[in-house]
Amino acid sequence: MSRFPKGFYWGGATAANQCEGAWNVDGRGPALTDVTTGGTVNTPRMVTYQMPDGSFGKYAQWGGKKPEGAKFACDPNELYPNHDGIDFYHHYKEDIALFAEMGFKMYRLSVSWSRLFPKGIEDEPLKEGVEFYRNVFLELKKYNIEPLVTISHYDTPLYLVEELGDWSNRDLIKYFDHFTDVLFEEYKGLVKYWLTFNEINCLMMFSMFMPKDAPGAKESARVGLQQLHHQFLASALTVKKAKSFDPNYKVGCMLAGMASYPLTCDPDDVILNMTKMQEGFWYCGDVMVHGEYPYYAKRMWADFGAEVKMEPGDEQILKEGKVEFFTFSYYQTGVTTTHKTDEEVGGNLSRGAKNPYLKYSDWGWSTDPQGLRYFLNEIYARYRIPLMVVENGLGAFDKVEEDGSIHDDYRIDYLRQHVDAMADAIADGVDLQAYTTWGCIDLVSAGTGEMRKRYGFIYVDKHDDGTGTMARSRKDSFFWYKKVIASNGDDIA
Ligand code: BGP
Repeated sequence: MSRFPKGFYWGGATAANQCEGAWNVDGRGPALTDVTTGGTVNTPRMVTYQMPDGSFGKYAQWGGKKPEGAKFACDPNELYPNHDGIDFYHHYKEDIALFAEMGFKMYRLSVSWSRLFPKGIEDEPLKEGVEFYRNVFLELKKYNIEPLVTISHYDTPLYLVEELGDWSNRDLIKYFDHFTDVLFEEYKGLVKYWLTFNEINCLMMFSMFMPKDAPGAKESARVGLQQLHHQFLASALTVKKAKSFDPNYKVGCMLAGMASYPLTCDPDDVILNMTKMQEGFWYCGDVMVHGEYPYYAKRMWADFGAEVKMEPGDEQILKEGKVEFFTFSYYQTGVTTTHKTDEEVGGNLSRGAKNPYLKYSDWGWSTDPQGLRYFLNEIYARYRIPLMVVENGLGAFDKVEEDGSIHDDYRIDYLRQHVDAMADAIADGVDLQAYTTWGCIDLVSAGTGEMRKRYGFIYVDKHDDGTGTMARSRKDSFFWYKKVIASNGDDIA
């Protein structure tokens, strides 16, 4: 008896803005990622702008803001890693052939909104954009690889962000609705699985990392909660209409799987951890799966001093747009405490206390495979709909040997433990249907903008200084994953 069900979707995942490149090709409009520089584990990515007098300035990606009168712009003296990505736009055939060689059953990718609608507000989509994704889907079909399409993955058209106020503006629902109409119409029969927003709970992520009394924390929560309300509506409307386009369409949600543990058994730690998990994770899942705001929402809003503006009919939309399956990313777990600790985790996207039982990566992310089994159980107990792990992996430095080989046993080791954890969760009774590892081909890191933080089975010769031939090559993990897939998860040696 295999540990994984027949038809389990093994595969990999990427996002348009991190791999496509071709940022201004064929009419594509910019996204915020196109005015964001590279960073490192200790130095933030910077967002650049131009002042009316022509001078350039920049602010840190998280927490910063551009000055009055400034416009987002590319500074000729800066490097923008997302501009070229790994040029998937021109390499997709080669890349998909490599995915097929590994035996992928599923490939999670995102569509770039501004490749279809450069500003996000146009009536008609760009033909080139529509055709590009059609060709990608056709290529996948050729190899029997099921696409899992993220509709919005961190790349709202810059125009919507800068001129219309981003998701704080309720009008974005209307533009998103039009965008998804076009997707649903164009890709009938080519796509079955859709996800509305990548890591939608990231809008509440600060609350996982920041104490409520940190400067700006409550204000950022208030903005995030309102933006979330608009995204929940946009997502629910997408779910609601999907089957009228194609009865085979299934729409799911996607959350950042930031599970956290209380550091001690002090009840204060346990309660703090409970509220953090509600604010940072369950809140979004509860709305999208149950179709209504959870029982603790009012307390949460009051804690942040937030007033979420709603219109008559909104509750009904949420009710009618419950997702059919639940997906999440899983890299690590965090730790919460009310006590002073000496050991803090410093890495990007992983602040908080250190877990003494876990090892940490070069980017400060913990490795916690058992946490995945635990979390899969927690999520399934709450929602009882099919689950997919749609991001997981180890961002690490890779060394290319003289003969071109790459011995990434650390990556194999990380993934192997997580495959085991999923098998255990399935044995527990969890309905898990897919596993798409993150960055199955090396790509630009979302958090740091680095290339050297690599996740792939496929190495891409592209470097942080912008150099590289973009040549693709197979790492040891490539052959390992191929074996895992061929044996449906039984042979992980
Ligand atoms: C998730 C994002 C991805 C991805 C991944 C790894 O949060 O959905 O876009 O990049 O994290 O993070 P990073 O690239 O910062 O290593």
